[in-house]
Amino acid sequence: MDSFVAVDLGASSGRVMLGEVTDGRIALSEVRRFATGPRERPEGGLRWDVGEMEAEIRAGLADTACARPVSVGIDSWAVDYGLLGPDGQLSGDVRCYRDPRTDGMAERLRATVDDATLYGMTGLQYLPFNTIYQLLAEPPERLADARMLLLPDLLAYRLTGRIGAEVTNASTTGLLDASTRRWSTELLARTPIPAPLLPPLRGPGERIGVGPGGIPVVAVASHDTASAVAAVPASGSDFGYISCGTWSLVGLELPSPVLDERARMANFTNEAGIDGTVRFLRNTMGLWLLSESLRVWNGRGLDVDLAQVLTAAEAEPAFGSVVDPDDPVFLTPGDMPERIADVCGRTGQPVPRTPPAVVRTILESLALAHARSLDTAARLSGRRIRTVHLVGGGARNELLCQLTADACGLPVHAGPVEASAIGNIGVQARAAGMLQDIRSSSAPIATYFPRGRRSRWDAAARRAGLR
Ligand code: LFR
Repeated sequence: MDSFVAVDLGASSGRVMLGEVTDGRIALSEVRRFATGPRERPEGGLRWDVGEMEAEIRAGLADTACARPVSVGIDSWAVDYGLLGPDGQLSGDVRCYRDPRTDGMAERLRATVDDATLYGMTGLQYLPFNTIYQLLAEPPERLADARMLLLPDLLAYRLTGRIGAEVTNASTTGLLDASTRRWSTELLARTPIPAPLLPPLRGPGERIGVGPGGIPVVAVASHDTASAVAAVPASGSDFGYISCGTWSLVGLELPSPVLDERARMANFTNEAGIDGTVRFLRNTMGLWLLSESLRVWNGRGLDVDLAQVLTAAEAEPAFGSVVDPDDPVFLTPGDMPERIADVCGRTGQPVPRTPPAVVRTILESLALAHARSLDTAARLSGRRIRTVHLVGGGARNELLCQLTADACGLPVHAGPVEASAIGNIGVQARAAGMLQDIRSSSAPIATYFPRGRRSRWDAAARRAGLR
């Protein structure tokens, strides 16, 4: 039996996990969990506490030392970075992508690169927080003589002293050429971003250096979604996936990017997956709507328990109201129940008043958005989808899985919950020659079959202006 450590950082919590590989299967156990959530600074701006994350990772590694792990790998959400000054020290804080500082940056870029040309180069969906827009929002003097390290690369640097940019995460920056998987010098030349800011690229499975206690640090698919997709327990080409946590990442694994105008207009992205694959997907706001609602309710002393409110939501009448979860009003932290009420009012639908009614609206809206994105992915790629794999924390949410199966009219296989950590460990174990198939874990999978007629979902989508 061989052990590996996965550091898997999510936007609300981070985990240090131990993965044991026996007979070609990965079994996980959690060693340490800590809060990661961004903090609002008195002077303004949402920031991540990288020092605290590093301390937690070091403590987690110390806890795993007796298992004598072969290596450790780090994955996290995408797009956010730290800047290293010429002295090799982190200069300033690491900002959170939900910080509205990028307002106006897309327009600024458009002055030198039009949207279609940009998409043809990078294949990246437009999200206001893509790294390229964050960099354009920096004072130019901060970029001179600096090095940009995406969060997992920054943490790996703090453990090993080695710099680099892992390619799956680099593909979310808006600076990587989707066809060549190199930094796009052509694009950089049209921006004020200095080329030396970007460190050399490296791929999943490459050794980065030596970390605390002598443990080798290995580059994994360091974008959490890339690790999660690598762990989807499917084969063949007729499956769609939903990596469901804070975000729902909905799409297909393809052999090459789709860079045409229809894909751009549908705001689909072509992010880099392992083994040269393309993650052709769309971001949907995801369980963020639910976690923010719980935060707001509990902050007001309503004491809403997740399991109880999900049970109550199941008993709520179907199709009371639905919203477009991708409405930009839901991007920043805040009072989601209030924002949902506003959107329902605006679209002439009944306003959900109680927590169970709000939760029902959120979950039906997410299920609809899942179905819509899978339909679009199939249409744009010419693929047929026969089954859906839903991985990540959302796989625990039985109501969401069932509603997704209903809205898609397809069976949904839910699990593994810990897909990112499994993908992270799988890449390390395969690089060490101890595993052949990353997609095989011992995690349980539950299957949900579609119920009812899809036409009811179509009608609800029209009411919300979704189709
Ligand atoms: C999911 C995720 C998404 C990315 C978003 C922001 O955790 O990594 O793939 O678009 O977070 O980084």
